[in-house]
Amino acid sequence: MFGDIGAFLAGEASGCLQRCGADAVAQFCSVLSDVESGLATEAGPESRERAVRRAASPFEHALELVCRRTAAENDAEPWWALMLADAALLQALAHIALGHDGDYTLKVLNDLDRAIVIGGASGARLRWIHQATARIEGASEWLRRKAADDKARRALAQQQQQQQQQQQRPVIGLPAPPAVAHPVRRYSASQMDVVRFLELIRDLDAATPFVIEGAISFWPALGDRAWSDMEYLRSAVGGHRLVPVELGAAYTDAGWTQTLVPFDQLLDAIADPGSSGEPPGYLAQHDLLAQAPKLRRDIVLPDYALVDTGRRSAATADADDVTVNVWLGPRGTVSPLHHDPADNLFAQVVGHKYFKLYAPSETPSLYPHPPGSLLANTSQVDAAAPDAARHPRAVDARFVETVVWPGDLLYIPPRWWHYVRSLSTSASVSMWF
Ligand SMILES: O=C(O)CCC(=O)C(=O)O
Repeated sequence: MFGDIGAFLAGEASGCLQRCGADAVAQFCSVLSDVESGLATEAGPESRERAVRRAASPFEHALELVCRRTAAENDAEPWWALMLADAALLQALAHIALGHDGDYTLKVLNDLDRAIVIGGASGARLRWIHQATARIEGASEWLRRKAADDKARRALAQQQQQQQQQQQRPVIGLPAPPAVAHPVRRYSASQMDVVRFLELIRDLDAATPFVIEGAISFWPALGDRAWSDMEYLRSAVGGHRLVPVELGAAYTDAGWTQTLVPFDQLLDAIADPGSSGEPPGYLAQHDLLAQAPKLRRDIVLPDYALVDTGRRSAATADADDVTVNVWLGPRGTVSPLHHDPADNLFAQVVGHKYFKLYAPSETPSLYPHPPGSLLANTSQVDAAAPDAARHPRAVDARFVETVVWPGDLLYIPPRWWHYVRSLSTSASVSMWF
């Protein structure tokens, strides 16, 4: 099972490694040879011991190389990401060489997740990761026991919480969604075939955002494989899988950061935001469907996303491709005012979100961060409450707004500014085309 990826890393992947310099090649070759001898059936305790020591090194080392390189050259060539993916795979091999169940199973699965989430593994690498993950999860008695223990722990915590709530006085429910003074146009799905859709979006100067109500109501994610059911999500993704989350009020804030957490931790924090004392985090713009292929059955790409606009953007991989990302978080997540290069169909699966949108022609009133900076597509204005002293033009900028509900599909033209706030626990899928 693992020999093929070892050969891949030594062969095809090394072509990509060559481009990352002699240091990377030397490091990888030596780790690979240690791991191979650790894996060999006749391996003695010494080479196994070396594999143990090597197990923790490749990914950290690769990350260091990439950080050094990026700081020096601001260089985002694709082979640097691939090197991270391959380092994570190599690290998985090293952990496998240890041959234990238990903790090591989790280490291997975490390495594989790093290859997807940080290294952006795709193609042959991603296929191999899916096979390896399914086989490891299927075979690990330790993981099964861990999942059962975690489930029992959650049930107990829930029971205790319910008991506490029964003793408390009733609380006022969620605030009503904000009043919408400048509404986005709304159509029902039956009013909107692809021909009409294309008519509305073809001319970029005339295209404006609109909602197609009920356009995704038939998705299994809103039906019998409901994403509102956290236990379903937990079992489809795997509570032990590492996912990226954003921590902090918004990505424009000083204390904002990103980290990887087990999916369990994210779901528990969403279900009970106050319990850990930590902010729950926001799984934002992550290709969760590539990481957890079982979820792919739960959504259906709408035909609208396949129309030929004649402007398939560099942001999507090729002409037929749609860039699909998942957004999952608690009430109160904020995506600050920003714009994207592609047409976007934003599907609301669970809960509701508020959108405030400004046309590209309003850009001079929205004080974008300086061109060339990492935040060049982001406004300095707090769209929730523009500060008249700091950003006077923003106060009178024209906008439209809407609240999306489960089943809604919001179309956002390229370069339209949007500010997004979740009004409840929320799961959404964006589709750039
Ligand atoms: O839902 C969000 O928080 C942001 C969505 C967004 O910015 C997008 O889909 O482009």
